[in-house]
Amino acid sequence: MISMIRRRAFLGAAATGGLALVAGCTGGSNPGGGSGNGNGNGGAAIEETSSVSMTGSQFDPRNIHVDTGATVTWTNDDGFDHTVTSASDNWDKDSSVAGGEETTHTFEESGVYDVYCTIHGGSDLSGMSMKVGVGDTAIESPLGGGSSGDDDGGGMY
Ligand SMILES: [Cu+2]
Repeated sequence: MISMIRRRAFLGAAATGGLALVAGCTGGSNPGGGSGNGNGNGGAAIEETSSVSMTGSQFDPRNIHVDTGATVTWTNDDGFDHTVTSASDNWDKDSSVAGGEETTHTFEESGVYDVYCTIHGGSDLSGMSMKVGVGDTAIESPLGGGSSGDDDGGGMY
């Protein structure tokens, strides 16, 4: 009962003093929500997910963030083989994944872990490659989404 009355009074105030009320609301709801990855340099997105698709010979998404102790699953949605291979020396993985199959890895420690496919990418994170941010370690330079990078795969010659 009392809450009904209060709500009525609140709405009335909103109708008359709307601007002040809106300002108060946004100011109150902003702090506390941030998870701390607000450095949007270059527009490459970092997604909060533990599921990565291998499709079109790319990892999708290319930059993910998970909590410490999370298990990341890579699913091969292409009809041919890929690998999930460590490209940084802070972890150790080299799994071949056939089309339709998946592989997982549990990241026990905070850090940034580089990943590539040995068939379609390079350990320098050219081609098919990605980054996994774990815990409170931020990915400082997320990988670009497209193929417009300065590396065009000519390093083999
Ligand atoms: Cu591949």
